[in-house]
Amino acid sequence: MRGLLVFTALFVAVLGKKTFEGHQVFRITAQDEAQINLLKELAEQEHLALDFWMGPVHESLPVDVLVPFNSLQAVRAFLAYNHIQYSVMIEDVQDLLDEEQHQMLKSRVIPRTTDDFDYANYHDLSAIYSFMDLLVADNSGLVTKIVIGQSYEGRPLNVLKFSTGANRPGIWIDTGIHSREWVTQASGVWFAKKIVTDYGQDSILTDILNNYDIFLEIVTNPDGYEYTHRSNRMWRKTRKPNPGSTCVGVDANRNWDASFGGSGASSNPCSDSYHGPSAHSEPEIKAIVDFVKSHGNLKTFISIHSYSQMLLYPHGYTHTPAKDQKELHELAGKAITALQSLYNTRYTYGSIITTIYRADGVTVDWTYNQGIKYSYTFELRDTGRYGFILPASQIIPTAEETWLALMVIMEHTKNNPY
Ligand code: BHK
Ligand code: ZN
Repeated sequence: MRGLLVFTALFVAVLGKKTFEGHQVFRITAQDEAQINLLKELAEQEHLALDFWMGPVHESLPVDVLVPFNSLQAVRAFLAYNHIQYSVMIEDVQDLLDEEQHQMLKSRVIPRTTDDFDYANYHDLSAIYSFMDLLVADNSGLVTKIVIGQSYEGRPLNVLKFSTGANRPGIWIDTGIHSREWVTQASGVWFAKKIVTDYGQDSILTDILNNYDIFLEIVTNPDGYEYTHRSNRMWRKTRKPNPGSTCVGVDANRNWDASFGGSGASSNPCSDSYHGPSAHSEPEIKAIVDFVKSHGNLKTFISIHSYSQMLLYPHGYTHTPAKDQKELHELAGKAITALQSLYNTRYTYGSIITTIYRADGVTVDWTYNQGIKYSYTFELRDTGRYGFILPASQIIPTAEETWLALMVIMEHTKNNPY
C-alpha cells in the first residue's frame, strides 16, 4: 500500500498530471444508518483510493464519491451486495477535465487591463496574481495589495484591501481555502472587479465602502491551487509534508483553534479532513489568524467554499446554538432569498452541524469565537451534477448571484454596528 502511494506520488512528480480516464463519480443514496456505516467502512478501504466529495455522514445527504477506474468493479459489487442505491453522476471525469482545459486554452491572451480579463474562465495562479496587480494599478485610490504571509512553498499570501479612509472596521472574504473548489477563486476575481466597478455607482456598496474596509483573499491556498493545475485537479489540502507519513497536506478547514482535533476531523494524515499536527500549524492559516488579531476590528468574516449550495453559520463542533443564532439565521434567510432572485438557485441554510455535518477546527467557528459576529461560510454551486468541475460557463452566474447575498450581509453589517 505504502509502495503504491510512493509510486503514485513519484509518477505524478516525474511524468506530470494525474489523469482520470474512466474514473466516475457516483451519487449514493443511503436509506438508513446501517448503510451509512457500510459506506464508512468502504471509505476506509485505502486500496480503493476513493475520493469522497461529499459524506458519508447521515441519510439525509447524498454521498458523492469519485471512484478510480480500477476500483469500479469492487465498488459496484459492494453497493449491489448491500442493496445500496446509486446513480452515476459523472461518466468519465477525464472528459470533463479535458473540456475544462479546452476552455482554458481559449483565453490564453494576456490581459492588459482588468477590462480585458476573461472572467468567464478559470485561470492559473500567475494569471490571478497578475490580475490583482492590474486591479491595483488601475484603481490605486481604492485598492491595495497586502501580503499577509507566505505559503509553505514560499508563495505570497496576497489580500486585496478595498479602502476609502483610515481606521475603518473591516469585512473579510476568502475564497479557495480548498484548492479544488475552482469556482470560488474565479468568483473572488469577479467580486474584486465588481467592487471597483460599483464603488461610486451603486449607492449601497458606496455607503458600505465609505464606512468599512473590505479584505479579499482570492487564493487562500496558493500551493494547493498550483497543484490542482499542474499535478492533481482534485487536490483539497495544503501542500506541507507530514513527518512520518507519505501523505501530504492538511485540511485548512480543520486546522483552526476551535475544538481543534475533535471528532469532526481526522487524525490520519492521509485523510482529506486531516486536522494537522496542531492548531494553526499551516502557514496559510497562521497568516490569517495573525491578520485577524492584529486588525482587531473585523465585523464580518465570510469564507467561501463549493459545492452544495448552502449558507452556514457557527457552530460546526457543537449543537449548542451560537448566542447570535436568531440574527444569523434570519440574515442568512434574507441573503439566500436575494441570491435566489437572480437565477432561481436554491440554497439551504442553518448552522454547520445541523445543515451539513459535524466539523471541528473550522474557520468560522474560530472567527466567531474571536468575537466576529457575522461569521459565515458559503458552499457555492452546484448540488453535485458537476461538483468541483463546474463548467466555466457557470462562473459569472455563480459570482453574480453570490454577490447579491454578500451585499445583504455587508449591508446588514453596516446597519447594525456592534
Ligand atoms: C464548510 C464550513 C464549515 C464546516 C464544514 C464545511 C463543509 C466543507 C468541509 O470543510 O468539509 C465541505 C467542503 O469542503 C466542500 O466545500
Ligand atoms: Zn471546501
